[in-house]
Amino acid sequence: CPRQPLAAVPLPLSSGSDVALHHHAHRVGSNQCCSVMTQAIEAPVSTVWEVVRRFDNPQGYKNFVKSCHVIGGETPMRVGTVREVRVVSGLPAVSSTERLEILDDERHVISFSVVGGDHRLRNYRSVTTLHAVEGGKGTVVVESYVVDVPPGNTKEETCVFVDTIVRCNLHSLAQITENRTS
Ligand code: A9S
Repeated sequence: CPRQPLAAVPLPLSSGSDVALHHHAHRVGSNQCCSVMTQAIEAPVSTVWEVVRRFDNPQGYKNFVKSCHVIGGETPMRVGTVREVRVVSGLPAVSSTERLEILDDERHVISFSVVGGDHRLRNYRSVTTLHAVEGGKGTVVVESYVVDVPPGNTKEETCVFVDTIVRCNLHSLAQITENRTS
């Protein structure tokens, strides 16, 4: 995605990051748009991962999520687990049904796809990876997504809308984890 090339990641990442970064290479259809954003956080990867890996608790840092219900909630989270997310009012959405696609506790990769719900972001898929900052105590979060452009909208409009949500989520993640650390 040309909007923010990964070369623009602001900090030197520790070795081994390249494997996880490969997950951000999406296949993008002609009626889809994609983007990638980064967030530097002054907290260790372990602290950030604890929050990010909770597929069952996105409201732990996503302010637009009102509630989340995992289907078959007692079984452990694994690829294929589905959650039903309810959204706060004020957005052009009510609910979203999302499937866990990747949960890699070693490489710190999580990915989900949208498989249903009452909203306009068909075929949304995102990948979030965490990277230790070399020689420091910090983390760089890289989040990318691909999504269908809804009928009546342009790629640019779609990206602006989704980027705004992702940017809010990443800011909130930084705030929460930096407060835990200090
Ligand atoms: O939840 C995320 O990680 C990212 C996004 C962009 C989520 C978007 C959303 O859940 C709403 C916030 C409800 C906005 C979906 C799937 C559709 C929307 O319209």
